[in-house]
Formats: sequence, structure tokens, C-alpha cells
Amino acid sequence: MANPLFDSLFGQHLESEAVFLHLPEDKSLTYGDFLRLAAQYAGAFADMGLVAGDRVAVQIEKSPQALAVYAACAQAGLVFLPLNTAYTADEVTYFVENSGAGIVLGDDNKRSALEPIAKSCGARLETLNADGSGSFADKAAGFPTVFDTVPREAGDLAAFLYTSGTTGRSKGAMLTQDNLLSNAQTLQKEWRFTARDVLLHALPIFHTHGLFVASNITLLSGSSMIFLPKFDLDQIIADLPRASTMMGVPTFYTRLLSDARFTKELTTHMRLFVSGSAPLLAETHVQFEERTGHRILERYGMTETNMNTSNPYDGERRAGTVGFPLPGIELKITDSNTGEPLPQGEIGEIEVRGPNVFKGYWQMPEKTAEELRSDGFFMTGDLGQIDADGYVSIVGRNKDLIISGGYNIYPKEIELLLDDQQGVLESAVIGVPHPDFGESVLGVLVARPEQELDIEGIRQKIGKSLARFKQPQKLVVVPELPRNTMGKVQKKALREMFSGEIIS
Ligand code: MCA
Ligand code: AMP
Repeated sequence: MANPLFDSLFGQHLESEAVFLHLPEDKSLTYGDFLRLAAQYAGAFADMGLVAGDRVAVQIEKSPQALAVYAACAQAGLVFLPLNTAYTADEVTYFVENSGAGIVLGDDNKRSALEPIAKSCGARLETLNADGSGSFADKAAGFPTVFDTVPREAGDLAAFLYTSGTTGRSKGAMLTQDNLLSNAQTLQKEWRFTARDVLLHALPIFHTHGLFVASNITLLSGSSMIFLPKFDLDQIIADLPRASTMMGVPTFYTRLLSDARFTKELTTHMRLFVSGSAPLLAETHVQFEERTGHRILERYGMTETNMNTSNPYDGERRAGTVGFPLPGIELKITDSNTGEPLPQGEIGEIEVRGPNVFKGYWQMPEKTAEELRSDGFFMTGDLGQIDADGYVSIVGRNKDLIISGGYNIYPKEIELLLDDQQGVLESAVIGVPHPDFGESVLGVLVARPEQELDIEGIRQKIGKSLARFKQPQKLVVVPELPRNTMGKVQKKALREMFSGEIIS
């Protein structure tokens, strides 16, 4: 094939007038219309001088147009780089600079913030708003609704997704066409998606879950999505009768269970509920079955690998586990220190290998080598265990990470900022239980001798640089941080110390 990703996901629908997206206010968009728009976008990109392999940084609200940019990138051979709309100008600057993006696409209301970023990084700035307007839309409107697909190979780059790390600096995970396509093909088969499916889509489309898992499976199967701008409980309940499947983070399911309108009758017709991105409590799994009769299918993945494991479609979906390695993907549990495989049943680091595993971190060969072994196994940083029946459970993390409402937050990034604030000697950031988000962020500060900390002032200062969802929900001051004999801060001890500190 000339361009495996585009041809398999999009190219097969060029002439289709079947509905692809069901939109608010009873509107809809057919595959054909969606792809004609994407072709115009691809034409505009090519006219701007972007060539195969160039990066396109995109920070725009969820909309059919935002998804069409993804399709356009695939067709023009460009590398799609979606960014969380909550990121601040400081955060975006890093991504644009690091990726060397040739163009930044943003909302008009962010133009003044994005202009200096684009300028300093030597990138072009164009706007595209959720209603489809903007300077990019205006340019694209003048281009033909067909575009000569740029040839690409399976190993060529299709997307960059930035993921933070223990050093506090984000790394661009380079995903190839085959990483995305092979995973979508496997999941479509495993989860039995057909053209008849209607997926209730309320996830953001700047992360793996909403973008690749949900959208790629839909495209591959030629089915449709009820494409909601965001998770809204009333809207989900109103739309469930029209859907056959839904994908969400655990917060989606706990919120649904908290509403009396979410009944068995409302879900009887549903074929499948999928959960991932964060641990689904066994208790939620059980409650969901009691309420609806459906067993949520939990799966496990990462930005660097797409999906690794899944509970079975047929057969027992076991609460508290993430199921079996997907076909074609090898998974082993190893000793974190030696890298040697551990006997079945023991807890160790999860390592995975397969066509799903990314190519490495953009321009970070040392980081890549630290996590991606030369034999192709990727060290996930997750601690797992395989039971006697082969079900994988995630029992902890080897990496310092907080997952709040499905968003990953790396404490180091916040600690570096806190340490820079006036009067702060040192800091530690931990996750504490949160009834809605699973975990939320608590900042623990130690003041310099004889100094009073201005907590509100600190909060405001870091708020300028950090996306809202990463900002500590609470800042507490302690005389000193617990340390082990090597001088390392004991986060476990801190988590125990503040375990009662439930922030809601
Ligand atoms: C919003 N806020 C949050 C979060 N979301 N705070 C902490 N954690 C969050 N996840 C804050 C906002 O900044 C705002 O703060 C306030 O909550 C209300 O914002 P709003 O947008 O109305 O919130 P919401 O609509 O209730 O959003 C919660 C949500 C959303 C629906 C759970 O965060 C969400 O859609 N999460 C899904 C994330 C996701 O797709 N993850 C997949 C990553 P204030 O009021 O103070 O201004 S991909 C992945 O992990 C791997 C590969 C995988 O396996 O899938
Ligand atoms: P990210 O790199 O942002 O895509 O986040 C990936 C991380 O999310 C994994 O390394 C896990 O720690 C976590 N994760 C994803 N799915 C699950 C799941 N079903 N259960 C527990 N943790 C999960």
C-alpha cells in the first residue's frame, strides 16, 4: 500500500456517504464530507511547504475539524502532534521547540499567547476554531476536495505524543504508522467492532485513548461515533440509547454510577463498555455489573505502546485485572534491577514487545535506551503480576506518577517549580485519594529557615506555568521531608502520612 495508515483508516471511506460523526444539535457528518475537508487541509499544508515527516503541533478544542487535521496529516505524510488544550503557554513552548514543529494550529482565542511561541520557535501560526472557522480554515477552503495521498511506509512516523518523565521534562514518543495501525486492527477484532457500532465518544482527542483507541477502531470498522465535546453526565445519559459501545476512564463510570438515572434499562441494548488509562477499582466493576448487568472490559496501555492487554470479549472479564496480552504482543514480568524474568505469580516490572511499541523518544537517544531494550522490550515502569490463569494485574508503579481523572501528572515537573518559589527549601508532590478523579495532587513544602511561606502567592505563581489539572489541589507545610538512609525522600511514608487527606 502507498500509505498504510491513511489507506486503511481513511482511504477506504473516500466515497462513503455513511455517517461518521453524530454531532450535537442533531447534526452529523458523513465519511465523504469529513474526508473532503481533510483533503482540503492536506492541500493547505502542502501549499505551506510542509513535507513528509514535518511536525504539525495542534492545540485546538475537540471538534470534527480537529479530527480532520489528524486525517490530513496522515494523507500528507505529516507527523500529527496533538496537545492538551489545558496546557499553558510555557508548556506549549517546550513542545513546539522540542519537536521543531513547522506549524502551530491553535484557537483564535489563544492567538496572542501562541504568536510569540510560534515566532520564537520559527513555526508558522494558523488558527482553527471548534466551529470550523479560523485562518487555516479560510486558506484550506480554496483547495480541492481531493488530495494525492503522499506515499509512506509502515515504519514512517505518524504521530508524536508527549509524555512526561521522572526528570520532569516531557519526551516526544515517536509513533509509527504500523504502531497505530497494528493496534487498531487487533483491537477491532478483539472487541468485535463492525460498521453497525455507534461509539459514545466523550474523551479528549489529544491522547491515545480518545484519539487512537476510540477513533482508529471506528475508522477501521467504518462505524460511527456520537462525538461529544467533553464528558457531560446529562448528555451521556441522553445519548446512551443511541449508542452501542462506550469507552472511558474510570471517572466516567463512577460518575455514571452516582446518578440514579443510570439504570439497567438505559444500558440493556449496549454491547460493550471499555475502561482504561487508570485503575478501575474492583468495587466499581462489581457495582457496575450489579446496576446494569454489564461487565466493564478493562484494558491497559501507554502512550508509548498503545494497548498492551485486554480482558476478553468472550470469557471472564476479571475485576481488578487488565486481562491478557493482546495477540502479537509479548508481555513479561521482570526483576527491575536485573531485568531477568520472574516466576509466574511474582510481582515485577511489566515489559512489552510487539508491533505496538514506539520507535523511541524524539532526539533523546539516552532516554530511549533507558526504557527500550535493544531486544525490543519496553520497560513500562508499571509493576504487575500474572495469575495462574494468565490474567495480568497492575499492582503498583516503579515510576513516580499520579493519574488524576485519566490524566498523567509527573510529580517531578511540579516539584521543580515549587522548589524555585520564594522561601521554599524543598518540596515533594504526591497523589492522595480523590473520590472523583481517583487520585489528586498534594504538594508538601519545607520552608527555608526563618521563612514564612506565602501559599497563595506560590499557588498563583505556579498556576502561570502549569496546566490547571496538574496544579496541587492543596499545599501543606512540614518541618522536614521523611528520608531514607541514602537521603532519598520517602514518598511512601508521605502518602501514608497524608492518606486521610482526601481532597474533594
Ligand atoms: C478537569 N480538571 C481536572 C481533571 N479534569 N483536575 C484534575 N484531574 C483531571 N483529570 C479540573 C479542571 O482544570 C477544572 O478546574 C475542573 O476540574 C473542572 O473542569 P472540567 O473540564 O469541567 O472537568 P470535567 O469535565 O469534569 O473533566 C473531568 C474528566 C476529564 C471528564 C475526568 O478530565 C477527562 O475527560 N479525562 C480523561 C483523560 C483521558 O482521556 N486520558 C487518557 C490518556 P478548575 O475548576 O479549578 O478550573 S491516554 C492514556 O492514559 C493511556 C494510553 C491509556 O491507557 O488510555
Ligand atoms: P500514558 O503514558 O499517559 O498513556 O499513561 C500510561 C499509564 O497509565 C500506564 O503506564 C499505567 O500506569 C496507567 N494505566 C493505563 N491503563 C491502566 C489500567 N487499566 N489500569 C491501571 N493503570 C493503567
